[in-house]
Amino acid sequence: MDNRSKQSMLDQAKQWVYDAGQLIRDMMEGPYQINTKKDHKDLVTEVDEATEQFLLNKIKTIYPDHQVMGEEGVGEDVESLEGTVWIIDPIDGTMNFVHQRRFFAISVGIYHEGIGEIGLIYDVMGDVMYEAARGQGAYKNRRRLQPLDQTKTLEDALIGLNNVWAMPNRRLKETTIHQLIAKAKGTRSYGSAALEFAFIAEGIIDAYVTMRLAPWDVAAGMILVNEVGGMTTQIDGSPLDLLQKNTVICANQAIHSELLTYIEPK
Ligand code: 2AM
Ligand code: CA
Ligand code: CA
Ligand code: CA
Repeated sequence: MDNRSKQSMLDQAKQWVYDAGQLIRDMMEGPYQINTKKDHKDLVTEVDEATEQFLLNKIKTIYPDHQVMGEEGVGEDVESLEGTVWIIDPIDGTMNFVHQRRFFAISVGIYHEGIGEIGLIYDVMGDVMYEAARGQGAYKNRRRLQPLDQTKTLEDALIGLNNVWAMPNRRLKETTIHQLIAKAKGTRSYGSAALEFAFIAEGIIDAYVTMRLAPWDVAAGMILVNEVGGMTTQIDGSPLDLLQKNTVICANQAIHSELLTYIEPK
């Protein structure tokens, strides 16, 4: 993808994301339908679906040959990353959206032949746009984000962890998580994977460890973090597979290698 078409796609996508943010803020004023998916913790609302549909329509009007993968399934079933693929989460942090009316984001990652080219994460109520284009740095509301401090270690790190780690699980030894929490400077839990990636890029948290994230939870965030020198892998250090769910660790290089030693699969 040449730089001119990448820049125009970024400008276009960003305008659509801002417009989608306005749609969400407008729909929040009225009543909206809330449904559950897998269980009572897994929410979806009319607003999630309308926002995904809005973005899909915009993309398909201008880029009819691009594929669109989205959480709520209004796009097509994407089975390969060939060509250009938009990976979107219309509301990341639906639980926050419903219960807190803030702390949720729109996440859009654009991949070309499997390579992450553009990442946008928009904190809708804070009106903060995080953006990155591969090789061109990451920005928060047009201010360039600084490269991560690669010497910072776990002892000095705030780690994003979600509370599922407090429960027994099939994948990881709990004791290793306990040791990790004891070693780190502190933990935080924000309820939006996309924002946790953005916060790593911004340098306000230092790592994120999370189970079974879908492609739309990570697609934009990985690009953003990459632009400031951070690493995102599966817990065994292997690259993520954007056609599946992944258990993910993300941090600067020093903390990333420490995390690999702490987090042991069962
Ligand atoms: P979502 O709000 O788009 O569903 C919550 O800790 C974070 O995990 C959010 O980014 C949320 O995305 C994501 N998540 C992924 N799978 C989930 C699930 N089954 N239930 C709730 N949150 C999930
Ligand atoms: Ca969801
Ligand atoms: Ca999500
Ligand atoms: Ca979502």
